[in-house]
Amino acid sequence: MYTQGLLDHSEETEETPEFLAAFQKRIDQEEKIEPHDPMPRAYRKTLIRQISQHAHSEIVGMLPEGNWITRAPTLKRKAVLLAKVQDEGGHGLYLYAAAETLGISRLEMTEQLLKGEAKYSSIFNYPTLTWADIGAIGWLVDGAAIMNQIPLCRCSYGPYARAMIKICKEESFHQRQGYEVMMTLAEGSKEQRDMAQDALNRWWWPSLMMFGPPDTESSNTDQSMKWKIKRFTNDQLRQKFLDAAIPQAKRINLTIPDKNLKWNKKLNNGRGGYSHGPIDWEEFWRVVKGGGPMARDRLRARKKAWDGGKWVRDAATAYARKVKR
Ligand code: FAQ
Repeated sequence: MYTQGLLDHSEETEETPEFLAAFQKRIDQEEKIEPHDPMPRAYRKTLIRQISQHAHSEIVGMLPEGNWITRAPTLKRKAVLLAKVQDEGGHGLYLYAAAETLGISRLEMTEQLLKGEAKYSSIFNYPTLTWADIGAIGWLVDGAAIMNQIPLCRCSYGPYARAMIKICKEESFHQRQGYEVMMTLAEGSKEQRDMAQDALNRWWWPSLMMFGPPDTESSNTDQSMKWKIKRFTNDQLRQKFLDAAIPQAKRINLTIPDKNLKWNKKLNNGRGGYSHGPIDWEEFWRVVKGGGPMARDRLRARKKAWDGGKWVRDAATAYARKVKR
């Protein structure tokens, strides 16, 4: 039961110019593409790539926060964090299921992750050093995730778009709880304020990197926009995030660690927006290629969990076979 995708897509439609034009017409008319519909191989491949990376990000993303469940400062904080981490696990499962409708199995996707062949979001390769990091992740990382994911609710591929609707509702609660943790620390003792500022300093730039490389270096954006998988470019979403997060930092008297931050009235078609200092793209690519500070630990933890869960998968498969007979 873990060895194949939900649907067999081995018989592909021949990709004549007429077929490709008719497919693009459906996309342009905002029709949703569903699992049984014929689709170009490259469309399927792009979706499998993006959705599986997204699923892995949710699952690996449980690790930095899971690290603080046993050390949350109060019972209430612990219960909230526990619920949040469980939500991320659920998001991973919806997304693996959405990818399975395209003809890849969860086993294949997991193997690609464990062999280091599949990507997951760069952000989860940084360590969570203090409790304030939990606030910063909720506020900034979930904040960036929502900015990227709300447009995905309108993605042309039906199962992905529908999965994103529930995910976004939960991410929005996550963002609020993170901001509330930061607000509480920012209003607390000097040590607590310093801890919040330190977390913001460390998570700010990696959060901006989450949106992916600048548009000029993004290999997939143009085609993904044509197919309405992506509705905004990486830089457009990064800009939206900046414009939302900066007033939030000001509201709780924390300082964004960017000396070049400026209000620029020309941005956003003359409505104005914040321009930022240079992003260290070398660091981004190093982390994406597996050189992040926590990269090895993250994969080791996932491998341990996968190996530890083998008996459950074996038992479930044996039971499913018995029921089928
Ligand atoms: N990290 O051509 P583009 C979350 C890769 S969920 C690693 O611009 P694309 C919830 C990219 O794959 C966070 N790799 O690519 C949570 C491509 O390589 P490839 C995850 C990255 O796909 C919160 C290459 O660079 N969200 O946080 C990254 O058009 C708290 C060139 O890039 C999603 O996955 C990166 N940051 O745009 C959980 C959303 N950026 O594949 C727990 C869905 C780029 O050709 C706690 N994904 N790369 O070998 C997307 O929207 C897109 O895939 C982008 C990248 C925007 C991430």
